[in-house]
Amino acid sequence: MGLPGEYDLARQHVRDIDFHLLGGERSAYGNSDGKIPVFETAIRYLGGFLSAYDLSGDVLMRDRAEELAQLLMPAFDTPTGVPVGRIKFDQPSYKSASGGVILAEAASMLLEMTRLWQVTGNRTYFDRVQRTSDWLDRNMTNTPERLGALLPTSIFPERGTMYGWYTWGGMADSAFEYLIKEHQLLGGHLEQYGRMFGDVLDSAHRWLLRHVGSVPNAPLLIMGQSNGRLHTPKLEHLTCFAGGSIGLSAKLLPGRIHDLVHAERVTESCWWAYNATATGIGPEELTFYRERDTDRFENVIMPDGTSRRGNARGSPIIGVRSMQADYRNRPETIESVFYMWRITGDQKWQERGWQMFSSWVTHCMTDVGFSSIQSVLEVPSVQSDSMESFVFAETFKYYYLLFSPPSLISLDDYVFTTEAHPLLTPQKGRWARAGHGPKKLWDDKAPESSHLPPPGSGIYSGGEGGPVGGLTRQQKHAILKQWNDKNERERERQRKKQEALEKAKEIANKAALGAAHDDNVTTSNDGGRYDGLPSSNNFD
Ligand code: DMJ
Repeated sequence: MGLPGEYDLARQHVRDIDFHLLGGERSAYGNSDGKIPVFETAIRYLGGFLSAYDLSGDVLMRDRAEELAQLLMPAFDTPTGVPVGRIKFDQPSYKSASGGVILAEAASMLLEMTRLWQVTGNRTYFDRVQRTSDWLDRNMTNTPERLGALLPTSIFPERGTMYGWYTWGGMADSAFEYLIKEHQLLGGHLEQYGRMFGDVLDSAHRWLLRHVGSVPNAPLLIMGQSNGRLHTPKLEHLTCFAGGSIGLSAKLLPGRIHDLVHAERVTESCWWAYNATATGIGPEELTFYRERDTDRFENVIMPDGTSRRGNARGSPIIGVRSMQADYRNRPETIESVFYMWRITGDQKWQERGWQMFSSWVTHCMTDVGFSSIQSVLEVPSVQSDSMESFVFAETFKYYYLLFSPPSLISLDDYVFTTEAHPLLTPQKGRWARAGHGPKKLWDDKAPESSHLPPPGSGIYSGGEGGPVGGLTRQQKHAILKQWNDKNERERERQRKKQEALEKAKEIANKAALGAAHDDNVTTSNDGGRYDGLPSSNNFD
């Protein structure tokens, strides 16, 4: 976008991040147990650093990526090699977080760790994720209780067992997305990833992809979900990345070009969900009536007492059984629209994207960012004062690239991580050299000082290394201490509140028992008051 000043500003921040402080008492998720979500940290931070390195050649980004990866590695030390979902940076052992892990969390560090190997030469990073992939590959068995190569949503890394439902949506999504993208990042050198993706896609065709015939004049094709026995025609916004990944595989894998038509239809169905609401924005999820559902039509009782089939049900759209109507600025639909445009070159995808963008700006834009909205069915929209980091990483990026020349971050040169961070793919049979993409985006030969805001500009220039100011390590620790003290006071307040509640319950129980006893034995004459029972029930 030609914003080198902004890059330099962000660079100061990257230089100054203290990962151990991020792993302190307060995580981004508001937990106070000090555990880091391994997958979120990898796709957002690690992927972000590596992509910045690939685009710029700025070694600071590579070094910070490697430092962070070292902290995440203990998560993989389980007996199966499948990582745990959360770890403590200050207790480097997967045992600090045993238990289940979500499939998407376990399987979606593949691209980040592979690219880290390619740019550092340290094969350990790749070996860790490859071990996970091998375990998953062995578990893609067509046993009677499984749906072909589809994997259920949860894993116990220590026991090596899996359970849950089958979906391409939340909890599974990027595990499947990464198979085809790893194929691309490895330049097809391992047959394994193309084969795994092909098998998963074939199984999805059989068990998850369904035509929806209950919406008049809208022949939809959706990636639903199954509990192993029953298919639910649910369209999650989170599954809408599927069109892009299927389209990519149609282009990359031999003999799969026929999938492109499915990719287009799946994407079109997600776009339909935008086009069908009052705001022009797609909801978080919607579930359709099946054509064969007996309650799909109203039941009209006739004057003679007989009944006949009435109008088709659906609210607010005929054929839709239920809807979770909020919108969280998610990127998946525009992501697939972007892939369809780049793959087919058909301008209708840009037109649809523009329509989506206009609706997004109209209903979600605020003076300070883009807010989630409570219902895509309500105009004017009710905003929720919340904006996730993927809005910058993904949603804006896909919209921007949809209207940029296709040579900008070409899909021939880059593969996008699940957080839309572009990584360079192999060129001429060799791993790509960071900073050597087709376009020069940053001057890595310029002296370090040229990347700092000019002294006296008043712009934050970063931590102790910066010439203007910023926070020193001591100051950061002081802030963390304040946070921890505040958390401690809050915990103490909660503990006291709980104690009071329990005490009150105990007293009330005793009183009830006493009353029962009095009813049976003698008559109480104290007006219903018992010793020790507070006169008010406000224990807050
Ligand atoms: C993103 O953080 C990633 O794409 C993730 O894989 C799932 N979806 C969210 C945004 O909706």
